[in-house]
Amino acid sequence: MARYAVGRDYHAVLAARLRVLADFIEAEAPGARTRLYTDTGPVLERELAVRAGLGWFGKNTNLIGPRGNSWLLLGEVLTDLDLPSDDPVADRCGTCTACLDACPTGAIPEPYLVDSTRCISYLTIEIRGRIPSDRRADLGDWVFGCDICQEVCPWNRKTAPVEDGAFQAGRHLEERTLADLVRLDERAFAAEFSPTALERPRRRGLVRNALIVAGNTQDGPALGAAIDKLEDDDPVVRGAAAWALGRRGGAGARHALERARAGETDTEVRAEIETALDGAADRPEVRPPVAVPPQGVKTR
Ligand code: B12
Ligand code: SF4
Ligand code: SF4
Repeated sequence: MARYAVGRDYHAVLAARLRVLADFIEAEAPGARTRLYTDTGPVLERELAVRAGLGWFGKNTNLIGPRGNSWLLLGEVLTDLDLPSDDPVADRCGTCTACLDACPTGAIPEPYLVDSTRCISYLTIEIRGRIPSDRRADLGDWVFGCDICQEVCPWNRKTAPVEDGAFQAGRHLEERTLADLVRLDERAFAAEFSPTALERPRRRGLVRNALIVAGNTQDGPALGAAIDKLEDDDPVVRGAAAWALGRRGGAGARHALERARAGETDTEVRAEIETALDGAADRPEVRPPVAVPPQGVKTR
């Protein structure tokens, strides 16, 4: 999980705090107009932040901010007050290319440029339907978002853990395994994942991602749970379950896929099942390791 998703949804947290700032501005300067944004409108937040002197635009395209690291989220109060800005902060990336070198999908083809279609963050959070089959392996073990190009940044090395209560890991992640995420139904998702950033891809997207990660990591319990997901109400989830079982291979997976094929009416899911059956035929069954203790969902 990307770090920003472990606590409460930052959109709600920052909006409430921006409101306090806007009220202060309006009280100090009667008649001033204000408008709040935090990833909530067509505002180029990083560019405004650079122009406001809050930091520099790193080669991974994240703003490296006032305390010299990029583990931050942006929110802004737009106002028609004439205010002075801070001095600009110089770009301190220098000759470093750690983020470009570490991106596992080549999504930073050149400094200061991210190709969203290759970025794990985009694939796991923004795509609403099926993730293209040739991109699924790219997810690796990321179920939601990706932090790799920030983890490797030397400016982030000495960052202290955040103390703000709103951003501590919430109940939705404690002791949760990949199999738990695969098993989520609509009711459990609504009860446990609101209000967190994980709501954005909806249950469909989160379970789809968990299934793909199960296929990538060969997580035995999660692949076991994938069999039931062949009967999920959502075709995107059924298709991802088929893909994961195709990666598992073996007689059990083949049997489940053949049974699902017989009852499947959605053409795209049927195609996923056919492809998965072809893949499963070539693979011996992957057995889960013996006595795996629950690992919990982790951020790294
Ligand atoms: C679309 C989007 C994405 C897309 C595309 C990201 C990208 N790098 O382009 C995807 C889904 C991939 C994504 C991923 C992530 N995102 Co995002 N994303 C956005 C969003 C909604 C819009 C950004 C955008 O594309 N705007 C449109 C384009 C045209 O603008 P732009 O790329 O910013 O470019 C303008 C300026 O930056 C400037 N510019 C461009 N190049 C350069 C170079 C220099 C030197 C300078 C000075 C200026 C400059 O000119 C451009 C035109 O004016 C913003 C919120 C917002 N409203 O700004 C969050 C936002 C950028 N994301 C954020 C975060 C946290 C992430 C992730 C880290 C989440 C995660 N852990 O998975 C990843 C990081 C991936 C990465 N390496 O960028 C934060 C960034 C915080 C920070 N420290 O910078 C933001 C600001 C949300 C927020 N409110 O905090 N994201
Ligand atoms: S968030 Fe991950 S996939 Fe996206 S550019 Fe950074 S390292 Fe690459
Ligand atoms: S890893 Fe290096 S190049 Fe990338 S943003 Fe950090 S300092 Fe800049």
